[in-house]
Amino acid sequence: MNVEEISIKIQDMTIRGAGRIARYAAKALKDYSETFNGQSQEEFILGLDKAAARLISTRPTAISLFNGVQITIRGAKESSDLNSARDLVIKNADAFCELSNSAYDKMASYGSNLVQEPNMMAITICNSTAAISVIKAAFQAGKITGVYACETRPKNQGLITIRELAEAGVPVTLIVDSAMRYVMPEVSIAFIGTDSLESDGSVINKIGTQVLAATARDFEVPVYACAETYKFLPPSKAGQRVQIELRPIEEIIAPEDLPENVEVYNPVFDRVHPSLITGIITEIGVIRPSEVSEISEKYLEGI
Ligand code: RUB
Repeated sequence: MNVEEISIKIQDMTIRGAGRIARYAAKALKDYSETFNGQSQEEFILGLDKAAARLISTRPTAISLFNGVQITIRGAKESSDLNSARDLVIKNADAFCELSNSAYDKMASYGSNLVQEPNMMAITICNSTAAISVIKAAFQAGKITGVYACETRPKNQGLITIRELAEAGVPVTLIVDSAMRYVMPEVSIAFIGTDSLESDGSVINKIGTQVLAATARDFEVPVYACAETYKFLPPSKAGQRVQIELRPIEEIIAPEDLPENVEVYNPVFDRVHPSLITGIITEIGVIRPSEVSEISEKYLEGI
């Protein structure tokens, strides 16, 4: 698929999830480099910048997309000639996808070691490949007995989660989002995905994550965010807040069913205060929210 085809699929959420959209953006830039048939490096860079901007514009909240694109195009402008620029983008894209895919096993191992007492119920929201990797590993290690999966209105990504967990043999119970407080007394640990990690350790993830984290705090349930280092806000954006994506009202109600004089508001991501986050499971280990800036400087240098 080319840049435009992948952009459309990210925008309409056929391709979704912070890790996956970043990998597809890298693949789109690889395709651009492989199929470029112009003659000059200037022309290549111009098109590359345009492709990068198009991909980044598709979804505003997941910083993984921005970082994945920057990591892929890094150094192309400074390359000595057209061929080395093209080769570099292809190499960067492959290396980024490899890093992203290999992060899951590492996070799974760090995350499953966090569970101290066996026979615990976990809870999750939305559909996070990172959180699911940790949950699967924790179950296989006999650390958790099952999972509550929130349905995740309005797009019901929880339905993807229950299918993936069931296929892996993990006992999973689907609940509507508003049942999370009702079941929380039975829960011992929460694993959530991450779209972006802001410099102060705030976790940006699917709408409803804030309710989940605040409810977990009330029941003294630890909350672990699963976030590969490329989901951290990079040094060039340190201290900034990511934009929370607003999506069409059709995701909530058919416009013809909407009574007159009624507004619909559809913010699709939440910002979870760092005080509600027990730890962040990354591919380099489990860190505290207060360590986010330091890790970002180290792993996203120059971005
Ligand atoms: C998906 C979502 C996921 C994170 C992390 O939102 O909030 O929890 O993206 O996912 P959407 P992963 O469905 O709107 O893309 O761990 O797969 O990167």
